Amino acid sequence: MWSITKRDTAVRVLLALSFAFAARVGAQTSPPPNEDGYDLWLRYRLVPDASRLAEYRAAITRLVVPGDSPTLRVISDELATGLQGLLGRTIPIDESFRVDGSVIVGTPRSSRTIAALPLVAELARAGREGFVIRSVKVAGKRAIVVAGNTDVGALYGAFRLLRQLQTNASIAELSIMDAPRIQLRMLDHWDNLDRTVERGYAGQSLWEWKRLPDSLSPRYRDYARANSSIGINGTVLTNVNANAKVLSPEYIAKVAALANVFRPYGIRVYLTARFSAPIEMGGLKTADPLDAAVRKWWRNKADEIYRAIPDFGGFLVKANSEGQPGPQDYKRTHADGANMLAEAVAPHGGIVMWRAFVYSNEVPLDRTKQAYDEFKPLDGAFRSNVLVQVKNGPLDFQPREPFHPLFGAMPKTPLMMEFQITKEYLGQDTHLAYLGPLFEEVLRSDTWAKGKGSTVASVIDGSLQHYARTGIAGVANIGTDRNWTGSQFNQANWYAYGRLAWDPRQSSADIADDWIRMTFSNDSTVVKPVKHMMLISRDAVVDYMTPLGLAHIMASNHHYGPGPWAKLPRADQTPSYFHRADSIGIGFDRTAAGSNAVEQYFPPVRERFANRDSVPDAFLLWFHHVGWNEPMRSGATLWDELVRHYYAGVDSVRSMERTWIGIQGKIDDARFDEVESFLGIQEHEARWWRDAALQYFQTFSHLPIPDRYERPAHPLSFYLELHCPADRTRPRCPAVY
Ligand code: BDP
Repeated sequence: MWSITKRDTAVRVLLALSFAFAARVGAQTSPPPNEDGYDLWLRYRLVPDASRLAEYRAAITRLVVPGDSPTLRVISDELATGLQGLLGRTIPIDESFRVDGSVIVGTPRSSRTIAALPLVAELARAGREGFVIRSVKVAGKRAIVVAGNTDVGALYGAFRLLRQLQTNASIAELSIMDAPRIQLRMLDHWDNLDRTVERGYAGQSLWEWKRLPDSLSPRYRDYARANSSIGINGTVLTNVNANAKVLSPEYIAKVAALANVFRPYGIRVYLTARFSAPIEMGGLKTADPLDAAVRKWWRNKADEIYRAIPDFGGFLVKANSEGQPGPQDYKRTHADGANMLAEAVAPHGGIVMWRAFVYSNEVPLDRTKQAYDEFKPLDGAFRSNVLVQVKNGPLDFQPREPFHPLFGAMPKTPLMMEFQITKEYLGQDTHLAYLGPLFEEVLRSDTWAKGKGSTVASVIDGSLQHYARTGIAGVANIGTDRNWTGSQFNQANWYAYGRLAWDPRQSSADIADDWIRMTFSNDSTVVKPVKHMMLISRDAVVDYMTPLGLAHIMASNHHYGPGPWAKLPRADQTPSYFHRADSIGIGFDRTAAGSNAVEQYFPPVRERFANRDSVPDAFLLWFHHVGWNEPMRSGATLWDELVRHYYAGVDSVRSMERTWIGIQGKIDDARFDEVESFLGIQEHEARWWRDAALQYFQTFSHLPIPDRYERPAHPLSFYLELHCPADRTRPRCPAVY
């Protein structure tokens, strides 16, 4: 139990009572039945709006899914379950069109009706994974057709039709054509073979390695359904800090069993490849990528994997980064390493995703410059089945970073985006931070690689530099917790990632709207306030953790609470290396007078960041060392502005708490209570961040926190002495309460 101060308790109880009273008075009925979150956004509860329900019931009376294939079976199961739940009645599966209201699903090959409809042109545009949904007349009867060129395309269409009903949208005159803009839409698990999850905050790994391949958890199927419903088509099962054991025959059989479950849902499996596997597993003396025996070992290994898993996707590799082995151990380049693996999987149609997350503390350079310096010269040196996977920013998944300067800078090498869904640096399981706006901010950033409008999205979807292959990856936030993601709202980040991977030009606000409707309620008095909460949440976290372009000032090891004072053996992992606070000011000078990291951006982005007058406030201290008393755009000094942001972050959390209390009774109590208690944790920990960080920076600035602000709960010494539990997966710090 946490010890909450008396004052806090009193304030919170009063707040809760007043809002609960208001909510209860307003509520007509008792709250809906409790839910635990397992069903994610695929809850398929009865449509509550009577006129919509009548519309849906009239429009959908039969399900017609001709043909037989594992995916077509998945389609009819999903539609039968979904429609039964949403419409509150069984929809018979039929093959004829005697009555109005058939939903006809399939491809021109599986369905003669679909083949006969004039859909050719639209289907041509839909490509391999896209679909068309149309209200049509067949044999004089009204029908809805859901057509793809492949079974998987039709499956995506089926989920899209269900979403229409789940979000209370009309299905009267349906005319939807949609297709993914990115080919590889990956979910990367950082799961270890002992079922721990690196940076996982939602329990253990889903993969029950000891029971595989003989026993298959029903969760595998639900995992596949959820992913397929948002268009994810690839899963990397294992941690980038890889274990060679997963490449053993015993484990290949286990991986094959998972691949069999996922295949009907259009999801391929991929593995992380430990670069030194030929030594550790093959008994070779070297893992040198130019050594003939090493190359042969990988070719044989690939052949062996493909015998068990014919549609195996390929390898993801972290090499020469944070202690992982790699080609540089043999004085070879990243391209040498990637190409060796690419050559091994190429005959089978496989690919290699080679990570650009590299930095070394032996290089005295600004850490954020290293990936660019190392990879840009290799542009054009990679085989055609290699994609280079680049984190969204040049540091490491911080609450806010400018976009990675590699985007746009490697026109001859397909670059993939890597986002982190698991919120290692944004409050992990408990803090509510909707990442849609973070993803969107990066995707919409203009690199200027080919002039105005060269957005990051247009780089990774291949439209700017004509990449033949395109991809995006999200580091998963999923585990064995009943609600999958450790908190109800973390589900939204999995969801938003999938939707943006499908179409990186979508708006994160629209995606939040859909998610709330599918997850909680279509009631506008729920949708509107919850959406508002979600949309301010990421900025709230930035404000109370790392405002104005600060970064990497978290506690070491668990990365949860504040630790701007932390001392670490490696300079490039030490907070003071990043914040550079001193008696004059704070911030990392990355202009020409400093590390000159700005030069890695194309003009005019370079000039915009380099110039104090044009750099956005959000990135000020990322690019500049600014005097404590220097005036900001607002007219206030930097110190006052810093204080303002830290306090605003806490205020935003409080406003999120009030908003949430306002919807009490409109959603089920179980999920309501969980979110409410987590917001309580977030409010405490936002203050922990604010009070600890500001008082620490005060030791440099010697400036006061103006009187109008509430006083810090404890002196700095208290925070410096805090020892949070060592458990990396649940690093609560009870003492701060
Ligand atoms: C950092 C994580 C570390 C990962 C590393 C990576 O702290 O656990 O192994 O990224 O992406 O954010 O390789």
